[in-house]
Amino acid sequence: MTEENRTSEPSEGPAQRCGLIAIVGRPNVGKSTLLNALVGQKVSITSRKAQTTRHRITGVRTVEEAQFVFVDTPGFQTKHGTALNRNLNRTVHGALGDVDVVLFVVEAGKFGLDDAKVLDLLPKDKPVVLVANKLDTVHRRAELMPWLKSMQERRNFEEFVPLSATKDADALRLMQILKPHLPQQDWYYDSEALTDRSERFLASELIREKLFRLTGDELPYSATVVIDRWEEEGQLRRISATIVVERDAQKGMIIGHAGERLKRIGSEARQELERLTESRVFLELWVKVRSGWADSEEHLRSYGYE
Ligand SMILES: Nc1nc2c(ncn2[C@@H]2O[C@H](COP(=O)(O)OP(=O)(O)OP(=O)(O)O)[C@@H](O)[C@H]2O)c(=O)[nH]1
Ligand SMILES: [Mg+2]
Repeated sequence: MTEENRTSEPSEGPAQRCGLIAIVGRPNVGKSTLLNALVGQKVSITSRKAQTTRHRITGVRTVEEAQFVFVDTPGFQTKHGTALNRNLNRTVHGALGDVDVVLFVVEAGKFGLDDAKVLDLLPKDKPVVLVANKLDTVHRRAELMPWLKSMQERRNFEEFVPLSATKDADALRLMQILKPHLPQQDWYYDSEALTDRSERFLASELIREKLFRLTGDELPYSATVVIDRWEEEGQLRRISATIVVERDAQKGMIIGHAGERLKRIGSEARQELERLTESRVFLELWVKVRSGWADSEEHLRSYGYE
């Protein structure tokens, strides 16, 4: 090796930073919306219904020398002691184990018993950033000052960030605040990585999102989606999926009058899947009744709940 070559090696470049950042909070505060804004692409589904997220979902964003590895979690459950809820809470606990920073998400100006239970759960020895989300819904910002003061008495938060997860600029600002908290170490993922989840998983989640969004409050949150078939033929994906519900009445509701609602769920999911996979998609959807699945550890495992 010549002298010239040696000096041009990039060993003197800026050290890489990489860290795990868990996003936790009670259901429906906007954790998944925030994750998507932070990653810059939809990797976690969202809906106005509580208990939308069921799994730990990793979203990755690499900016210059810093890699942010965000972990979205299910909203922490304080009610109903079903097997599904116990599983969701285990997922939250698991995500808190080896993180570098915790984003504790609440709705700006609000703090209830459900939020307090999550706060109690957070590790005492990790930096916690308080994210006051849905700032756009607070009309009198001045009222946030006494609220913030009361929040600082609950825990010595590392930072306080009021924002709207629906605004990309707010997500970028949050990343600047988080960056110094990332340890200097090698990246965990490629610089282009967005998530650790497969296309197949994202597909089942997108179908569940359309189901949640296109049915009313009568649909119990326990409905789930299983991918039965996944075939790739060149630029075409053939996907078959089953929506599993607990009762016959729920099945009827999802199918709708003359099958209209199921058709709409399928068509909206297909369009988003085509964008996601950059290919054509044939999507076949079925609805099946399996009573008590949400309270059976065995069914939960067969449906992919670790
Ligand atoms: N106005 C407003 N709505 C928001 C904001 N962020 C999220 N939302 C809405 O809040 C609802 C819940 O958002 P999600 O991101 O699904 O909430 P989550 O905390 O992930 O919910 P779970 O997964 O059920 O725990 C959705 O209807 C979002 O559109 C925000 O900054 N402003
Ligand atoms: Mg969520």
